[in-house]
Amino acid sequence: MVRIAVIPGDGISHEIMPEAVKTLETAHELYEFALDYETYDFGVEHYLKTGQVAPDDIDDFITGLPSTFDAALFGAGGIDPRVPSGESAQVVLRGLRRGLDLYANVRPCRLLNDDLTPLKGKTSDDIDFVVIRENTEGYESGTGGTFKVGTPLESEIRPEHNTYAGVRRVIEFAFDFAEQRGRKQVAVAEKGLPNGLWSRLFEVISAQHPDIESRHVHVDTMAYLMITAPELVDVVVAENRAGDILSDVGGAVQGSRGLAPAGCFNAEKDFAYFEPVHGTAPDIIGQGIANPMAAIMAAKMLLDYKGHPEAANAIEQAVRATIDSGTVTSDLGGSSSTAQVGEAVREALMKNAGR
Ligand code: GGG
Repeated sequence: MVRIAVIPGDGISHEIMPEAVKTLETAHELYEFALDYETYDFGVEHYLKTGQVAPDDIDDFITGLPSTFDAALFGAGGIDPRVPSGESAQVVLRGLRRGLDLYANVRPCRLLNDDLTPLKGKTSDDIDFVVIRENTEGYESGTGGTFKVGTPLESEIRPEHNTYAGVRRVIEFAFDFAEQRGRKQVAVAEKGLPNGLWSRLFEVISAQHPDIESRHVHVDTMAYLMITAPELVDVVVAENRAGDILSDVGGAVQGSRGLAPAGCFNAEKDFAYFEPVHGTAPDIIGQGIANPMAAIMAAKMLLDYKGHPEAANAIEQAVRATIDSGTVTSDLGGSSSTAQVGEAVREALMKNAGR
């Protein structure tokens, strides 16, 4: 049984998430795993009904999710002109990440079709890396603050606040991930103090994994490498802000952020949540042209996590076949709508299963 809390959130979520959920339903019919899900309207819908992005007990609701569900599927939270700026991101998105302590945000970057990358001469053999972004600390630690707001002396401090235990566990997660997936190299991408927490702990933990090549790369150099020599990039572990930026570079070299999924994990917990890497895309809300593939690939990651690799692989093959057929949204150079792409993925899924 796969029990999922579906939380669309804001912006284009309400266009892409139905396609991800319908794809899960089709996979459930074809591959015969039990599926149960419940949709929660936190974010823009809740705000328009009640004036709040979520009910007062949202924190308890989030911490209680693992007692009812195996996983959550989230859309996006952030800028949406219908909601006060950033409220859902703070309450729902950070609630999921920090409230459940899902500290490792795993963002695979694989080229699904050689024609999609803007990188000259690079193929799917070259573009296959994973960014593991620290998900609960850094600039999202909530520490820091403001001073003399509204005066000419207004100031703001938003530190990159990292803890020893927090850095240690995400680096350990990256090495374990590399070992379990047969990956060869883990690089830490940061630009902290020369003997700071990230570089010191990376050295200690890499020494415990002699079979995995380890590299310390400045974050700017990592961004450069992802574009000029992605074949040298394998598993990248990074602090929160750097990981967010690098995974968008990953989205770009894949052809679009609209293809990039993510899963958020805690190695000690039997619950994870999955989402597209992209945000709310305020410039195209309501137009029906957002690419649903990242959300569909997030659903695919969820099925992998829950031990349904056959269904998960079938979804990926269906996404690839849909791209090959040219039924793609404008971010990939096509003119299909969100719903048409979702429908094409489901048709490919059925065709591949002989239906
Ligand atoms: N699906 C990931 C997502 O919603 N990203 C948007 C984001 O990072 N929002 C945070 C913010 O706006 O502060």
